Amino acid sequence: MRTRPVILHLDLDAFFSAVEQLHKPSLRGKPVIVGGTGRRGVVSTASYEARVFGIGSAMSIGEARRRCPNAAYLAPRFPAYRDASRAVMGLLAELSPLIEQVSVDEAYVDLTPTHPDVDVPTVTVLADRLRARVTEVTGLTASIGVGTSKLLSKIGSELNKPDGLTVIAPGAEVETLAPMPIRKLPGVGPATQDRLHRRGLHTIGEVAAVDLADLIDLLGQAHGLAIHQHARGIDDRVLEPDREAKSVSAETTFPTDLTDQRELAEHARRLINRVIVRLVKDGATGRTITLKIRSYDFSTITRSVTLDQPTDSAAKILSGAKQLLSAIDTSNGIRLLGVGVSGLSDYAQQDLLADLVDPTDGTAPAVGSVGAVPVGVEEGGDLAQVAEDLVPVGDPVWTPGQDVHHAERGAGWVQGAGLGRVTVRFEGPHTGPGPIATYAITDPALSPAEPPVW
Ligand code: TTP
Ligand code: MG
Repeated sequence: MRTRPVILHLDLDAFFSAVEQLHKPSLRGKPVIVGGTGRRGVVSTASYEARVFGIGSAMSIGEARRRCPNAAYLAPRFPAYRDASRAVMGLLAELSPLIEQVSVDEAYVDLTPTHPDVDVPTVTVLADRLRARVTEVTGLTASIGVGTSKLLSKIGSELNKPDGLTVIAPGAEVETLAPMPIRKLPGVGPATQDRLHRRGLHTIGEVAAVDLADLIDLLGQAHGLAIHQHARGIDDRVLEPDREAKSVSAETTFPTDLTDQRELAEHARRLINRVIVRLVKDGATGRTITLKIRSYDFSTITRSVTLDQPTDSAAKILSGAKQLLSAIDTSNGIRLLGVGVSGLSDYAQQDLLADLVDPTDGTAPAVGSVGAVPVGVEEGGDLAQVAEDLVPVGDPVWTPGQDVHHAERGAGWVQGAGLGRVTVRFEGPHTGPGPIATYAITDPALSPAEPPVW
């Protein structure tokens, strides 16, 4: 058990929507919802102004629109989030070499190698400085918790969210945890919570008072022991700087069996969008793309390709999946399709996300998602053809929130598009709220642009 408050947990506030408000001054102080903008999209995150309407991650966009029709609904801009995330992780790396990045906006730092003797006052100064640096370098706010363990620091960072710091003093662990609901403990999901509730156990303090043998009886050896210890503020888990590779996948079962390759490819694209969101959230990338196909007769096959380089590029994953799909006989009907990416590696080492996921979840590729170049595909197939398939035909697609450049008016973002027109707001992180103008979607003066730099 550590005796000094050396573990720090940082989590950015309303991350995706905070980046949107930073880059789009007209949205500051307003409800902003980032997510899939198609009919079946879900909310990635909501700004704090939108959360007062009860809107949060994973809610359907339809439900969010019912609750707050006037919010700005934007498609995610992963490259912008990634830049901000990298800058923050870089600041953490200045504090200590021992960092565990948990997701795109969240990481633990173990200060033992560089500040082994910190006490509450010194670590408070250090954490306050870190918060100020995060805001200075990225324009975003972070919440930080500090304590003697991962458990306490994580709980601390949630206690004063947003834009807060909580240092839990050594010795104060048990009293801090005691009144909290049991689901705050790591490993307590809905099932465990249910079991504990049925025993009349609701707070962490109540669980801490239960005998170890009883908890093991209720939850099994490993789980029972972990919860017993965590409830008593005992957590010796070390940081895992190189988190284990794992895989991310998504699958769907069709109401009626499908035979059409194009229709199946379209479903593959939607599944890939879901996979990409997870990849980005986990701060990961992968090399191996796997397609799972269950036929009309329930026989199931999987096929994989491995790329030379890890990727979280939507176009590269889609091209790999399409290539695998084209080699499969679908004429008798397919009832389930799944797409997975595995061989995940550390986010911080990887290339920038090269493509936008098609946020409309529809048929057209996202603007800028062209030019897939799959490399080192293991199984046969014409790669040039695969890449060709991804080139959008017809008019450009403009997505809400997208960065654009106008030949005369400069940098802006797409406020909305439809009926052959696109409305652009001309503003950036360092301007005031800007004016809008409407163009034909084919206007040659308008082109997709990189995210602005803070
Ligand atoms: P979180 O840190 O869970 O949420 P947040 O940063 O938006 O808000 P908070 O102030 O409560 O920390 O997740 C970080 C980002 O990950 C979030 O901005 C969007 C993305 N995300 C999803 O895409 N889907 C999800 O279900 C969740 C939870 C997050
Ligand atoms: Mg966050």
